[in-house]
Amino acid sequence: MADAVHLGSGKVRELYALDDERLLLVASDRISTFDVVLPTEIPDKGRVLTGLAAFWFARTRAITANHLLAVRADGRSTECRRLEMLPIECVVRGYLSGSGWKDYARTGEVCGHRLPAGLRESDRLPEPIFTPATKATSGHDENITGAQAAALVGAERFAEAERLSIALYRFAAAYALERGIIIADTKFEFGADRAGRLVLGDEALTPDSSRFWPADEYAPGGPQPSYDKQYVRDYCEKIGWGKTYPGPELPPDVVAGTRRRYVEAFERLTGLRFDDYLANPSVVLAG
Ligand code: Q0Z
Repeated sequence: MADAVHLGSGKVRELYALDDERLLLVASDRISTFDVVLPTEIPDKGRVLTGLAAFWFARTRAITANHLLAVRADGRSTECRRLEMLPIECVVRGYLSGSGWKDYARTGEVCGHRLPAGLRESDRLPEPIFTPATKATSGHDENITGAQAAALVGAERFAEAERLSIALYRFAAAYALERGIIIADTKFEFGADRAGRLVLGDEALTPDSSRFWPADEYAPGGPQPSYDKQYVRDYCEKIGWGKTYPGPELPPDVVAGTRRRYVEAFERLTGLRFDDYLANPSVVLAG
């Protein structure tokens, strides 16, 4: 890390340049809720997310190339190929939630996809849909139509990003459902390598880039509990926090319960003991 150059900070991650071709992505233990980063960290959250993303990168190589080069021994840092990132977020929705539900309730459509009438909040969609969004520099990403996304990245790039995103979502959602986790929706980011080929980048299929729901509590017709952040949300509602900066400190039981949920998601999805990951993060790349 001595000569890594800091390139930028996300809400809960840091990005460094290692050289012209390689980046270092570092996942912190920070947690955000209602778009505010809380002052209390969740121990090992960054390691869980890093391990999960690496696990999915290793298991989706037959679907798409990805940027992962190595997971470092700290379990929270990954060395990545530097890409030319596309200026769109590649969102796939298998269930009707969040801005997708809001847009559907208002217009009957999500990002230009006309959906059957009479769907309820959190209903499973007949087929997963690709709902691209712009990368807002401040505030919230904005849903756009396929035509708008194609105008931003080119028709051919758009078609390939859509095909790969849907294939990745179908694979991961089916896999997770067998292990008790619904991946309601997820966001991918693609970039181009030096040869111009599309490569999956950023983090993928983590609870920070997706909505994870506990399958055994699934009850469409309203919002679903979050697999990972529900204790945090419940606590924030209980104390009447106004959901603006600064966020509240979390008490130890909320921290412990939330850490347990992250570790549980890791262990269910990977089939590995989280302690084994901590001892040797490369275990997520095997098999
Ligand atoms: C990812 C981000 C973070 C702040 C740029 N392989 C790549 N090549 C080029 N750029 C990126 C990647 Cl992953 C890239 N971000 C998102 C991550 C902190 C912003 F940790 N920005």
